[in-house]
Amino acid sequence: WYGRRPEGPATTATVLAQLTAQVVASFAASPDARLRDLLSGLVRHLHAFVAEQDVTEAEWAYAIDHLTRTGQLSSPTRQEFVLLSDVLGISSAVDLLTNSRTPETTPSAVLGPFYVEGPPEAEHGSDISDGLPGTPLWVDVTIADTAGEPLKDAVVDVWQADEDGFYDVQLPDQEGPVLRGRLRTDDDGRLTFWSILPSHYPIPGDGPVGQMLDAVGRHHYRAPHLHFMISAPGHRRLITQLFVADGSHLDSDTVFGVKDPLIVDFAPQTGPAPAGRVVPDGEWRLL
Ligand code: MBD
Ligand code: FE
Repeated sequence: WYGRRPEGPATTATVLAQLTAQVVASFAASPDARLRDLLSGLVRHLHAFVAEQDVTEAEWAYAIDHLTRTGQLSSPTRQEFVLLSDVLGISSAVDLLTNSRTPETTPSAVLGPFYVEGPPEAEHGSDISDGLPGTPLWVDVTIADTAGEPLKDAVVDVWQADEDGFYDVQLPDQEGPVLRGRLRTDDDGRLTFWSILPSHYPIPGDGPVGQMLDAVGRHHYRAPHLHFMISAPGHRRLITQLFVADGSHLDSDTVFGVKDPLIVDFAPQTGPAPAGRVVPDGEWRLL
């Protein structure tokens, strides 16, 4: 069928339009209407894309190889496909479409590739950094519902990178989880723990995603951030991040993850630290 001589002069554009229509029609009888729509839209846009850019066979073979290498590098601890989606802004676009239509006090942010299911339970006031080097950080936050009422017994997972910008799963010598934890809010919706100040950090750059960023002259850095996943019965789950107000790359985050209301002060403090903590150099930060 495709390639059948159309009436009138068979330009590339008319044959391509016919091809696109035939592929879209091939999904028409799908018992899953949503799947039919998703595949039809994908095919229409990809056909339009290869036509617009006049993509060559060599270029398409390269694209397939790039995606193959992206898949080959993907594992539970190295999610190269998530990274690809993130650096192309697709994760942020889907976040926007999913989460910006309901009222929120604190906006959502992308999940990223480093969340690990079932983080270790952490007590209020404990140190999730296990004494790793860094500027001591005292986190004191209150979780509220959309009406502003403090929410008790909310389950809050937190995770972050170390002083050099590495998550525990990236550290070859790290045994077990560190810089992650699961806490529950108290009766006042409050949550306190010690950690270290997050630093800006290059996303894993030794794979196809890093190669792509290099090829277009883009840097690899994320603005310093702390991840939160907040769940409570009867409430929508909130996945978000908080960014260090004076941190670098806030305006050029390589995964387009920064939203203004998520930039907060991590205020320098001196003097006695909370929870009986002895801070050796006397300087610490308060979130
Ligand atoms: C990260 O640490 C991250 O949070 C995101 C969203 C993408 C890559 C690395
Ligand atoms: Fe992160």
